[in-house]
Amino acid sequence: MSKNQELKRHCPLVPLKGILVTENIANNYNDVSAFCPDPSDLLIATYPKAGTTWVQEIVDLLLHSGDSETCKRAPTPIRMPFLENTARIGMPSGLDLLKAMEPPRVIKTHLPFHLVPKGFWENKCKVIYVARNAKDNLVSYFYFDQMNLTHPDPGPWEGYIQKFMQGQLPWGSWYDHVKGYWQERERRNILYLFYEDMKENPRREMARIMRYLDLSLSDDVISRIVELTSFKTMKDNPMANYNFITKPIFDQSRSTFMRKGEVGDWMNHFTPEQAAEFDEDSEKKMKHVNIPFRTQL
Ligand code: PPS
Repeated sequence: MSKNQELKRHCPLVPLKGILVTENIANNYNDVSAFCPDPSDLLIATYPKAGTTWVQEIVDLLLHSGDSETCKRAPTPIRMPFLENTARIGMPSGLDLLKAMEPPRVIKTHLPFHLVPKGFWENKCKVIYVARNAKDNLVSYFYFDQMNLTHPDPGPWEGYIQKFMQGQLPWGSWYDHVKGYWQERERRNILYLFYEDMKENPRREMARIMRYLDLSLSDDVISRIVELTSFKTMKDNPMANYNFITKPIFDQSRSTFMRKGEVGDWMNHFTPEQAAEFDEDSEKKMKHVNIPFRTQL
């Protein structure tokens, strides 16, 4: 990478109502919070790297009865805009994309529960939340931050674990994020999914999403969607693998967006001491909730 590109990576995080985000996300937040969805819009909310793209693809296919050609009409963030994302080279902002689309729309966000525009709750929009166990989520984020040149450089692994535990990564604390939606899931009718459950039994989780969306598809169609949304198929799908985002935004020579797609990859990264310290800290932060995370299958 040239020196110029290294310099462009200077993208400090700034506070936004209790979390840290990049400057452009913070500057855009007033407009985002004023966004008024249609009651028919669907929100897919996640902490970054929890399986957002996977669930987006599943939802798009469910909504189009497994029609893979229709679901190749455009890359993921054009089909299902990223609410708080600002305009980048060759890529309009999430809000601009949404303005040009007719409801019902499928919208992605990484905002924690307390920062989701109130209109989603006032209009009783459906919301799917996907959570992934902290250690795998952290590993995935570590690689993503190596290749996402719009995020601060992740630095060495050991220090990155500390940043994750202290909520110093873009979109703030993983712990607060997963707890925020968990605590509201019943009151707000949020479908709360786990990445690990989807890996274990994608068909079962797809059926849950289908019922939540009031759809009824045949077993054959569901089987086709299971195949179309396997890690391997999505990795090879140019409309789902983010290959269209290149430098100076993503440098996929450092790590690919569709990296490994596994449960338990954390075991290849954490030393036993790091895992013990992480688990002890995690237990304290999660002690008042009982979210059934699994770190291996
Ligand atoms: S982002 O940038 O926050 O929207 O990223 P997100 O899509 O949430 O997470 C990316 C991780 O999800 C993995 N992924 C999948 N896993 C299993 N099956 C399928 N189909 C799939 N699609 C994406 C992707 O590989 C990232 O995880 P890691 O562990 O880094 O491979």
